[in-house]
Amino acid sequence: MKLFGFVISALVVLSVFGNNCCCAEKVRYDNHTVYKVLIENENQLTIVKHLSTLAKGYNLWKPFHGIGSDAHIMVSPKMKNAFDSLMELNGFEKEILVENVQSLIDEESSSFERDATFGWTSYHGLDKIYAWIDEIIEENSDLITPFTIGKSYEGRDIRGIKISAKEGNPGIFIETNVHAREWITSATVTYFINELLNSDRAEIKNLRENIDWYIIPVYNVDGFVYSHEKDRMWRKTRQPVKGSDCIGADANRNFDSHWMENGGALSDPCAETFAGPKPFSEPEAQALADFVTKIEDKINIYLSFHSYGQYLLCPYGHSATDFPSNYEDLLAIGKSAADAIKKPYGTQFTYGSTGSVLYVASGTSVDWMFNERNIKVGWTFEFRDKGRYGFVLPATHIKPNAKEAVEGVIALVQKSSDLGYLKNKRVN
Ligand code: 0X9
Ligand code: ZN
Repeated sequence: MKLFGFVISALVVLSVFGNNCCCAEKVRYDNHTVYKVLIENENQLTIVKHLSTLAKGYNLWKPFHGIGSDAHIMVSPKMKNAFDSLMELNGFEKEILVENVQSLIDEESSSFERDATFGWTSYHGLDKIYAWIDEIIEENSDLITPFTIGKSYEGRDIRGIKISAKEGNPGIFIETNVHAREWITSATVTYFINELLNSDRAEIKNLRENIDWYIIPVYNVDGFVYSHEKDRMWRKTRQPVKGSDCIGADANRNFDSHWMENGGALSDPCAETFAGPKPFSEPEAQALADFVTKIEDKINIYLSFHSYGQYLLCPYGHSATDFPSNYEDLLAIGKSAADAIKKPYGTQFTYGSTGSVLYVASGTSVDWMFNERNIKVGWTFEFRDKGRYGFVLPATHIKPNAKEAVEGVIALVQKSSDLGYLKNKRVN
């Protein structure tokens, strides 16, 4: 125990000299290594909990949900020796997922200019995505109505498009890139939008003609811009936190549904899953909640796109043991989607409630929509991969990932319709 205490203090002291720079230049991740660490007993659980709340020098890529689960932790080179000793002394089984995060980021940046027009062979920043949105609005003025849900903390418009071919359709809302570093999500949703607008496939034509789509391609706009310009690993919003040097909250912990319950979020402003000082403290979360409230009776399904891990997650997030009353239906929908996703390339997705399949996450958007806005089909997609590249998924995965997503959404909508979830919710 003494030794454990010593190692933890050493980690804290060392972390003060951690890697993150503050200034104009981009944060670099040279020789930052991502480890997969198995948690097999109470002692190991305590240690990983400590590590995950020590902000500097460690960054949790994939949190854990207790004994028997694993965590993916990015460790800075300065912390590596201490980390290795801690792992060894406490009998952890660990493996390296990414040897050098910076080399993945460099490869990704070198592919940036490959995509002169807006295609799906490289990732794009916010300006280019918004310019593309403007183009499709102009070319499809009969189908698309643009909307803005409000402004981000830094004053950017949070834009969306409604795609509607006729009056009276049921509605599906898609919110993408709430977590800034999950670039595959906006790349995938733009591909999906393009398919919706242009595909001649019967299944996709059916989606175009018989569903109203409300899509926000980049929800956490400030964080997304920051992840392009300053820190590729940024997750949260960009609003300063009173009394802390750490910035931003996890917008997907900031909704007023079981906020901060059951350890599904953290009160430490430096943590990646900081819930914010109070529910809806983040203007982005408040704006989305207000917008959906206005059109609640038009929305039958709510989808949130994330990465990574290859999961399909439905409510509840706030509990691992409590399940919604329509859980059987949700599982049937999840199975259809996972089966369909597997078809093109054999990629396996695990489906089930967030709390039971992944970890407890409270105050999420999907749960708020489900609990507070009567949207009874809600799914989080956690796209590719399982940790080989994690958030820095090479751009060559964009099209295959997006094709899988298209199949998944087609099947999800079909099954939801079969089970009666696409009926008109409007009373008048
Ligand atoms: O922790 C999260 O917010 C999501 N995972 S991620 O690695 N992309 O950060 C999962 C949230 C899923 N749960 C619900 N929306 N209920
Ligand atoms: Zn996410």
